[in-house]
Amino acid sequence: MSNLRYLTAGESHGEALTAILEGMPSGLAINEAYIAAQLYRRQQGYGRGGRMRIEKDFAKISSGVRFGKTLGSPISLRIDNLDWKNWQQKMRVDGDGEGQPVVTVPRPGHADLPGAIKYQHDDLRNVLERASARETTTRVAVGAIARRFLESFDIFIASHVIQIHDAESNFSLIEYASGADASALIPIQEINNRADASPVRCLDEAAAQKMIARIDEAKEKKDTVGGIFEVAAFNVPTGLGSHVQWDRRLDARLSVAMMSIQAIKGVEVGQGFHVAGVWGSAAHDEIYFDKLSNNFDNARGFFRKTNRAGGIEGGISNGEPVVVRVAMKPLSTLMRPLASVDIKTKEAVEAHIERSDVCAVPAAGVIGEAMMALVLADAFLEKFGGDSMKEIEERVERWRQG
Ligand code: EPS
Repeated sequence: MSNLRYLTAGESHGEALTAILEGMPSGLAINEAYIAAQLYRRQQGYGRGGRMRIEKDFAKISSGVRFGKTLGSPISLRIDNLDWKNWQQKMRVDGDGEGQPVVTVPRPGHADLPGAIKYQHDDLRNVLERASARETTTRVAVGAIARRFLESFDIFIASHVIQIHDAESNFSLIEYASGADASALIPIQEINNRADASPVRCLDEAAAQKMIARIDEAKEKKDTVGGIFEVAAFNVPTGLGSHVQWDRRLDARLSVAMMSIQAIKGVEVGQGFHVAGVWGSAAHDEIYFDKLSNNFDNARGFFRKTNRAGGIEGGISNGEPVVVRVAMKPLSTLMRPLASVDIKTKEAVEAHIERSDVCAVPAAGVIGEAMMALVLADAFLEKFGGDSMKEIEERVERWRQG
């Protein structure tokens, strides 16, 4: 990310999570309640474990905002881990850890073993605490600020779950091409509300029931399940990202962002994997003229009736909704553990068991929204530049005129 930069810090059961976001222009209205609403969304979802009953995530803004508006200086956020009170001895910053339990059996699929070898740890807790998806709380917090920025230009981001285990939804945001019949679709601003109202964030009721049944089954079998979510941004101007250099391509940047979410193993832009198996004539989105594709490109008037490309051609947004699908593996902490080896004794044993979730795909969709918001806000700033909202608004207005 060249315009927006952020770093996160914090262990899952440490005292707090921290994030610093730099590059937000001055004059953007933001408050803690707005961020909290996004954090709340991430904490929901059928299949979460006991931890979510302990935490009530709240990001305290400690710099970069004054009287409800960004200053243009780095924004720092702190989220206290409420569970820390139960871990103070195990997670002490000082002392020598004498008498504290040590985790020595890695879980297949987890960062435990490669992390311990790489960092030369003999306690796997030194890896798993940071590898934990607890870290995504900070991404949703900084992503909320990026989302607020995009919303001020009427760009909306939504997600929903399209698959958990073998249960598949028949709803897709790929249907939302600008030339599609809008009256047949759920209004864009309603997608998240409806998804959030479903325990699995699924917009197909029959599929949602099956997803819930699969999660129950996994829990009963002491197993876990993964799935796929879809995330889309609507009203994205043509021209974000670039074809001229590999690391400026918008699809590449979105893929990195999505793949960086814990437990993610696959990313698809538009109908990426499907079009690999069809004729070229059925893979592309034909070009038409004389209709609004979005609020930014009025003067241009090019639009599509399909959106197989997921709103990106040649690494550049084309004015259609930007749509990606993201595959999450089943969580690697199994209550009926897989075979492993103790790193100290080298004996064959069963993997370590930690309290965990059975399924976190619904929450992952909310995290995907945050990651998309960060990538798009960065690319938007690249295109329209500026240190203040006023400056950017003027540039956007000029672009709108064509
Ligand atoms: C996680 C294990 C569980 C999850 C956690 C991610 O936490 P714990 O070990 O405390 O039971 O609940 O997710 C979160 C805490 C969160 O905020 O999403 C893991 O090992 O990745």
